[in-house]
Amino acid sequence: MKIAVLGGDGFVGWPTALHLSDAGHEVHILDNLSRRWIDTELGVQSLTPMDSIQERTRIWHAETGRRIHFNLIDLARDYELLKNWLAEHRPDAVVHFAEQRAAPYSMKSDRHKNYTVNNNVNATHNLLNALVELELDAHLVHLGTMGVYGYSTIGAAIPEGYLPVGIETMGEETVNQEILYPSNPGSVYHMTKCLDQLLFQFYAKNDGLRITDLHQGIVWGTHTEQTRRHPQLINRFDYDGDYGTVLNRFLIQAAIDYPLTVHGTGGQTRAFIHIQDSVRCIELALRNPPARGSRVEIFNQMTETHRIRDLAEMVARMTGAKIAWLPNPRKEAAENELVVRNEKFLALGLNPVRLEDGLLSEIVDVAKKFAYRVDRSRVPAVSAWTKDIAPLINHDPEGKRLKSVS
Ligand code: USQ
Repeated sequence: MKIAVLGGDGFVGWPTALHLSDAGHEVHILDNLSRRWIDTELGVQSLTPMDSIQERTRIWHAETGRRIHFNLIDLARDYELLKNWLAEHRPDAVVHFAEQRAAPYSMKSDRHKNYTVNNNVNATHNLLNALVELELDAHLVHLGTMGVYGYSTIGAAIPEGYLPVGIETMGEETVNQEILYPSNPGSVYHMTKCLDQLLFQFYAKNDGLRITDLHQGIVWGTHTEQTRRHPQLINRFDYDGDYGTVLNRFLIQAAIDYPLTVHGTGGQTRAFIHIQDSVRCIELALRNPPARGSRVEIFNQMTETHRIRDLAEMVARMTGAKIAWLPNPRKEAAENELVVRNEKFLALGLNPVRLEDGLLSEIVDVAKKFAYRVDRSRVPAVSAWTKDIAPLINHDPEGKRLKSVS
């Protein structure tokens, strides 16, 4: 297949581009390199040293003989460029990662909220609009999030996208139908993914676009089979309070002897997936497109659920790290249960990578190797969800004024 990977320079985009290229597909990355600009804005860098995208693709070619093409295009702002590129190349499939993906970044200020909404919603809409205009029947695979559902405590498992409901009619009969699971976003970033869902519903219904939306959990890990092949193919690895995700952060914190930053009681339960499974799922989704005219296909792209404090305790046991119980910068339920259905990927043959010591210590080893690149002052999460939470957050990077350290 000829596949366009939009956002192919990012944390999941890059290993996906490599994975698909390795599987024999013709891969074209479209990216505006915004993640690199945001690093500059925030004054942080990936824990792992990352080469330019051109250098990365050159190394991939030298290693494998396969070419990954790179195009500098801003989907949200350069509609004509995007449309011309699609018209010229007419890919069989488009994988869409090209969105600002960090919840804390999206909540930093009014400017960051505007940026996230403008960037994400325009990027998605420009893409859909161009596919229709060009009558291009490419299968669109979008990286959505588990966060569109909220993190339910209602006691029932979260279905894969659609909720069966019985509605009592005026004639007192019950009509059964499936509706999109009610959205319950917890940040401006997550809200943009809910808006994406509505755009997909409309364009699938109105124009028959073939769309798969992957509701992905929190990705952990750093290497995939392909990024391991050469030091310069290494994936980016975020540790800072905005872009670092929770389990990877705990492992890096353990590696640099920093207390593990648990928000609140750590009673939040979340869905997780290893990065290797993430790229496998994307390939499975690409191989199983919905038929033209059918509704948006939705998969829950997650393999396990865990409570944050259990993860912190596990990492502490494994490494001897201390745990810091911090005031929560986010507005979220202090404790929640989370049960998620994910049979669809399992039925397609996914054999999940489980959270087990081997892989966890490999990540600690990567973090130790590059520990000299960590700016400890960028470790705490300082982006507050509301103005009244802001004064409660302790900015001290070394834990001296932390609420308690056990
Ligand atoms: N948390 C801590 N300590 C930390 C960092 C986070 O306790 O140092 C807590 C947060 O308060 C939250 C949970 O861990 O309760 C998850 O936070 P996260 O930063 O790992 O994940 P999140 O903000 O939800 O976003 C990440 C990705 C996003 C993706 C989402 C999937 O950045 O792109 O969509 O995970 S999901 O969470 O399933 O919605």
